[in-house]
Amino acid sequence: MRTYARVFGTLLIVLGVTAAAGMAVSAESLQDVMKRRELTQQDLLAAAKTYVPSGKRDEFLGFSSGGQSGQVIVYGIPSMRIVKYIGVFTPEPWQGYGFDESSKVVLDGGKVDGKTITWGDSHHPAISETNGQYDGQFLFINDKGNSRMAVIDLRDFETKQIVANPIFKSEHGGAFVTPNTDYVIETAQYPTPLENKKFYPLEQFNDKYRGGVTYWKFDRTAGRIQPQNSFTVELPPYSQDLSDAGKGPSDGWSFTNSFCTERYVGGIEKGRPPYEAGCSAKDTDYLHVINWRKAAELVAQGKARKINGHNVIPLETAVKEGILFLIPEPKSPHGVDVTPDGKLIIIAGKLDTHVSVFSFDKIQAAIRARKFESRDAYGIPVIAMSDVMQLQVQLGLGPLHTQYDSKPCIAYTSLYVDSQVAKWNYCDGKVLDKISVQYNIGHLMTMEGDSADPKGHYLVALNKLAIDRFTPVGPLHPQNHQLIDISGDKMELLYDMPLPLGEPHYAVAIAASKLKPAIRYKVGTDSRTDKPHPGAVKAGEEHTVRKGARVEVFGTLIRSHITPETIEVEVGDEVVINLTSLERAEDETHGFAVSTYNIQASIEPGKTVQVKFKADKEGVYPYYCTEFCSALHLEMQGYLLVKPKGYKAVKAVAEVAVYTKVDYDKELKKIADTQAVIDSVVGYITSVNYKDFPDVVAMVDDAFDQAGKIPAAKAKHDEAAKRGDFQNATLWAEQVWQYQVKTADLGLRAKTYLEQNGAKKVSK
Ligand code: RUQ
Ligand code: CUA
Repeated sequence: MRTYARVFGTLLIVLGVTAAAGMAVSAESLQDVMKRRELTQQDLLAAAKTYVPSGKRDEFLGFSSGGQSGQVIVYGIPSMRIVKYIGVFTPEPWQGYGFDESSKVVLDGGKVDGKTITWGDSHHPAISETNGQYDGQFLFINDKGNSRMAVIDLRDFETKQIVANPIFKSEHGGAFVTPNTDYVIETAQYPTPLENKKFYPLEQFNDKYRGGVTYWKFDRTAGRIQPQNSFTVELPPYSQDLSDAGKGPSDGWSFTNSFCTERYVGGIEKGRPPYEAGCSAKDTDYLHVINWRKAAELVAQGKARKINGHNVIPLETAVKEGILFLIPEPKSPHGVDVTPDGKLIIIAGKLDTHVSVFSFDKIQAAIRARKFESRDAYGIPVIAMSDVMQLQVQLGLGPLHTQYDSKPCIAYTSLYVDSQVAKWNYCDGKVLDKISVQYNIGHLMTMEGDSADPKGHYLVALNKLAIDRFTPVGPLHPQNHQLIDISGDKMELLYDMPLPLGEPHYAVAIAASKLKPAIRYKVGTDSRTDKPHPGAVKAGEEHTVRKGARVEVFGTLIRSHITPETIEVEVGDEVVINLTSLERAEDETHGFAVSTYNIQASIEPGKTVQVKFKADKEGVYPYYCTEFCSALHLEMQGYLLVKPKGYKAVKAVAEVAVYTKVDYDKELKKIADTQAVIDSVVGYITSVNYKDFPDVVAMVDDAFDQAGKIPAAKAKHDEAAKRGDFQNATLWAEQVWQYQVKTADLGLRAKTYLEQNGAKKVSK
């Protein structure tokens, strides 16, 4: 009991609450919960460090690759709560990605040799940088399996572009950005002939197979990669691996590891020793050191040749012009990570227990002195490892990747075989701490930990195996991202997060304060091109155009109806539906789905989308909104009527009146009561400084939009009542009430927002 009391007291201090307040809120005491759930003091401390209370937000946002799903997973740190999946290389129905026409164009950019690829091995995300610091504008990610690169705009977290590498068949080292995001780097992995359509037998591996590094030119203003201004430096058929861009003093250079410099070709089925033996026979592989700035100049001088329409600097040119060097590095290296100050390069070899620290200054001195120990089989000068080695530190088994701390000289390296993270000092070579992780860590990430200005605080271990960590879900386990506190001298494990979407291979994390994503689009925007959508219309201008066998709808969406509510076509017609969301309120997204025709779009506030299909089967197909957007969301519906050719309408059956004057009078009473609510809400909003809150201004705009529709509907019910048509009078009065409800709903949301955000009284 005394132990519990002590632990309880400590926790209250940790949580910063008083005992009285703590006990007042819950019938079950903290001690009770600890006992019942068998929690230790350590557990409670970890919980307190990661728990983000309802309504509060995370300090950092992590972007993890979604592995084979081809997506990106976004989660908060330290809560480790997933906040978004971004569709990148594969369709993502919720976001309508791959269903509306503009997003199909983005996905089509990723066609390889005209083939549609429906998966992606999304691998290494990278955040755009300005002066080596994360700027929060763009995210890049590569697809290892099909050699593609994607651009995601962090203003709306949407994928804007996919480019397929015209000469590589697989790639691994990428995406890595140069310090001002002039280029996004991608390196080949398995060597292949660069001319896509040519066959060369494996016997010609040394002569005809090649690797390389592609530098994708990024146009920050347009937010797009410019393939025509991009280029590749051709490299020998060594399996190029991870890369990093220099920064600070090493800006203008990039570094790329390799394995299998043996250029071994396996063939176990022919009795040859397998790849794994032949590719790890030598004691060293090569670090490629490339002067990319000079390479870009060579391209500008016309010294590149075109392969598949893409600029390639041939090996001989790279050697002759002195932009390419090799340095031996210990056996089967993997990660290559430039230190935040840009002076050192840390290399971790999978089959070596050491990390090697190379000095950029020493590399430059050797190049200047033309001090090379040899040339490789392709004539590339080789700098001696001993000439550039600053330090070698024994860390443990299977070192892979290194990330940096905000504290000077502090690095963290993942140890795959040992299932550990090592904390060490790269200035004096001291190993400072080790922590076990569960299990078999690949990458690790610290906050902004590969930038020139790492932020410390947390480290996430991206473990390949979870084994026994989570409730079993069959033979295919989730992966385990473990959150580690690195703020003190000793690393402390805080949290295990299962990630069940592909192999979430690498992640990057940025201070959440650097991101300023939009809440709404300017009405009528095509989000994938960032331009006004040609299919957009304003409220009241909805219409349908028929041209031959093509029926094009220009419609709108607003709570709680889709305009139009019926779409009539003939079998065989091409149906094009443009939909604009007239919403401005935060988080008011509508969906649009049509049964049977594989249509599902997401239309966020202000967005316009176009969906297209051939109505090749006659029949009746409901369409509806797929987001639970309002109390009358289920009524946000309509019918696509696909009529047989030459169909003649049957004589309409007269509608039977069901409503009487009694119903109409009830409606009028309801309208008057609701108006009183609206008046009081409006009274409150206009009594405070609501104009200082842009989100409220948007809600008020939307509310006035809804209220603005009332007079026309009122005129209709007045007029019908005058005629004694209480059927239509009642229905139009009900519609007036619907507009009122939406006005009131928005008004109440605005009022709550203002109350919670400290609005101040203004004198009228
Ligand atoms: S590389 S697990 Cu595929 Cu990112 Cu090292
Ligand atoms: Cu709009 Cu449901």
